[in-house]
Amino acid sequence: MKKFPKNFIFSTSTCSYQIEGGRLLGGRTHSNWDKFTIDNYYIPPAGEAKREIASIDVAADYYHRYEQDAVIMKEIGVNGFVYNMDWSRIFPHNENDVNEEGIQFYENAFKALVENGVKPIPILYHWDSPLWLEKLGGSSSPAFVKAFRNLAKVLFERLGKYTDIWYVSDENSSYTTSAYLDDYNPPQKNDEKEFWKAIYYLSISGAVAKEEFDKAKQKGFIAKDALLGIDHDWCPAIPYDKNDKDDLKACDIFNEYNLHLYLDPNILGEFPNCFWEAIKKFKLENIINQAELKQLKENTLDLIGWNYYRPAIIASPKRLKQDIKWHNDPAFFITKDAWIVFPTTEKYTAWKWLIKPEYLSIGGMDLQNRYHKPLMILENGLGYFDVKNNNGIVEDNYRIDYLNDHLKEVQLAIENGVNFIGYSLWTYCDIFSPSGGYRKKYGLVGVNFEDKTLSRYPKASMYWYKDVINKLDTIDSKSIDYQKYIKQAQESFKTKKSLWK
Ligand code: BGP
Repeated sequence: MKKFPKNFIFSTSTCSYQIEGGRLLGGRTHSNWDKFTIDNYYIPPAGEAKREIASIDVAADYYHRYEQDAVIMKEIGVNGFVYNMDWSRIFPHNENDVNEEGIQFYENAFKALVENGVKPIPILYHWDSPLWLEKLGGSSSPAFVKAFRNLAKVLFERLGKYTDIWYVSDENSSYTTSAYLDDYNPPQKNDEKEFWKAIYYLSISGAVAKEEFDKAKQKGFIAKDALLGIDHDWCPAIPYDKNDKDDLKACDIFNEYNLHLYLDPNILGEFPNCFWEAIKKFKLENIINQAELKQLKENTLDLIGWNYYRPAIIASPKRLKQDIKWHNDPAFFITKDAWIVFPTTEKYTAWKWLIKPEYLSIGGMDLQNRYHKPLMILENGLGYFDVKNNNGIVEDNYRIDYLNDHLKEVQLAIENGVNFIGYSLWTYCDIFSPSGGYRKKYGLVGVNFEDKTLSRYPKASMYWYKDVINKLDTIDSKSIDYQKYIKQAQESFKTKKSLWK
């Protein structure tokens, strides 16, 4: 396969509430995830793939270690770092008064990245609203749009000089389904009306951010050719039986809700039918503002970030009545006209996530054919119970296989004409996971949470990524030299003490 282009972005991704810590420092006030992790604190028995809800007060302490982490990123050789800034640190009390100490922290963090050859790739919103905004109605209210405009304006003007790639939000889909349609994540609304309102105001917020982005360009705060995108976690639909017309129909229904609903508004400038059907069903016509729909149409975004972890095998409801043994219980996404099923014949992670790398290249082509926009993988990674070897590093060959197989699909997609500009894996170092706390590890770099030192240590996968970046090429799956990467990690851990404190 052809090598990656020289200007390809090799990056890692993370998010402030999961890595930053310093939650009570620097003039910051509490947010939804602070309240949620305090109110719902729960540590399951060790070793169980269960949901751990632990404190994020310190997390991986990026707040104090951002310079060390930037140097480790240079050691890996990445040229990008996807990061979401914390709203409550920038606007701790209301939508107008900026916390200078907060914005200065991000200036310092971005400076350290750039000094180490890493381009910061900011995401404006990643599931975490300040409590003062939640009291005003949060993401399912017009107050969100108004406050989001100020957040975007300040961040573009203060941090615009460090980068030319931005995203307005991360996974409005997982966020709204887990936090508004359900009570799994904060603000735990569990209310279908609030769910559809959140989709409306989050989409309008994306258009408002684009207006501020263009203004910031005119004022010279951001480069003229800079891009503003939206990050979405579409799961390409695979029919349970590709010859069955009901399963095929269910795939179309699934894609309407899991793809069109979350990308059409900010990329094509209009909501799909399923949105208007819901507005009618829940009598929400009163929230629709024609001027805002015009704003949406006139302020579409430039780029699609795609969080690819897995496709979805889709079946029509009739399958639920059939005597079929599944790996996990079937699940639905918003509508019960299409069901996500888990055949026992497929491969799954320890956390029951389907593993099918080949649908990354197939889905990439579908995204390009529908939206005709540049694409970037913004998350892809394997959550696992990592254990250190006797030399203090992790031999995560399983993660090397997973990442190498998925990155190979990006390479194949580019070969087939898909405009992928970059790949950002989840995640740089071990952090708090919304579904697994600190026991579900994704990082290339380990963090000593257990002894509370939070010191960093390498994993073999970190040196695999370094090798791929140097070669601008993935490794032939049949000849991956795991021992080489393990030795490099151990050698680095032994000799580069300043890196691994
Ligand atoms: C995505 C989120 C990330 C991250 C990731 C892994 O949905 O954008 O924030 O958490 O999933 O999920 P988890 O840690 O729950 O396995």
